[in-house]
Amino acid sequence: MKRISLTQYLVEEQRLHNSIPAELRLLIEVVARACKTISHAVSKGALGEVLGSAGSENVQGEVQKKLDVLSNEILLEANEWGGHLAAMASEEMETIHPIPNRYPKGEYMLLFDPLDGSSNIDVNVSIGTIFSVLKAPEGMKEPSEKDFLQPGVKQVAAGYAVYGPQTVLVLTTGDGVNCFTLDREMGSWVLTQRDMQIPAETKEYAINASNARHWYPPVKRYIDELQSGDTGPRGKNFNMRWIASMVADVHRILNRGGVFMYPADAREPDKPGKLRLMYEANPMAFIVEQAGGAATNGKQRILDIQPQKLHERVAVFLGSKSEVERVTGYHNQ
Ligand code: P6P
Repeated sequence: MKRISLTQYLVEEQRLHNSIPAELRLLIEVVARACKTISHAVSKGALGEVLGSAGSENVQGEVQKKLDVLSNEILLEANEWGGHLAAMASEEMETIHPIPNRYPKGEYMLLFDPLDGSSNIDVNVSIGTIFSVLKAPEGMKEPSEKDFLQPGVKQVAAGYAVYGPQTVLVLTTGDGVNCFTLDREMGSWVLTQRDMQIPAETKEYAINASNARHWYPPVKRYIDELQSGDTGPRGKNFNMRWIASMVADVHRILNRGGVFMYPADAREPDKPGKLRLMYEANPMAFIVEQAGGAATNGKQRILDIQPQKLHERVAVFLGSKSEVERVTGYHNQ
């Protein structure tokens, strides 16, 4: 494949599909540049004095790692001045972050999990950044949380970066999914995979199996069948992976198929799941669907869910369409 840069890709996409106006292209390039900076900081590890806890908690009551806080700041600073955004929202911040008055405001709203998979940071396992782009409601003056509460189908772009053996950026603007690899020598994102497609069938599943005793019956039935392998109703053997970094599990699934699950369970009956709708499940669901896969909360399509709160959680079943449809079917029986 002819190697082209992220910028050339975005300009050519605009020519072809008229789906990436200049402001959105600037947004994507600014976020991509911020991910380069985060990748650089992450890769220093102990040498950069950035490991360990920041001594604070985020709105989720989770201990913040130094790199969580640093990554959040990198994304805020990178996006404040450009004039393309009306406001931002982050897993690491309780309330929305309006653009300071000293800068012009734009028509887009950016949501992100600046560093997903934090429990993996200090042990050198892949982590990543997840982002979602919405348009500001018509006529919005001062942005508030309710302006962000749009269903996932309203996203105009979504992407994630994986800081792993390679640093990759996976992006959709609604015309398929493309992957860019960071060329560290040139400091540029290079298109390495066009129009990624998730295999409809798979032999791999991803779930935190330590929660098995808490799973509700539809999940237990589905996983029991997978584990029965060729002696059970599925008639074939399955393999399991659980990286505990959603970005890394999703990236594997985009490349070779699979199904990723973080279900609600009986540990906390009122908690719909662990993952957040607005800046984890929605962007990943948009990407997965654009790659021919499916994403539900066990009952309905994730992208159709009407959010009620900025940091609300949701159950997630995503990946190879046939598997997601099967496990969702068990919930709806
Ligand atoms: P558990 C990381 O903290 C995260 O939000 C996702 O990236 C990951 O898939 C999940 O939580 C891991 O959760 O309960 O296995 O540690």
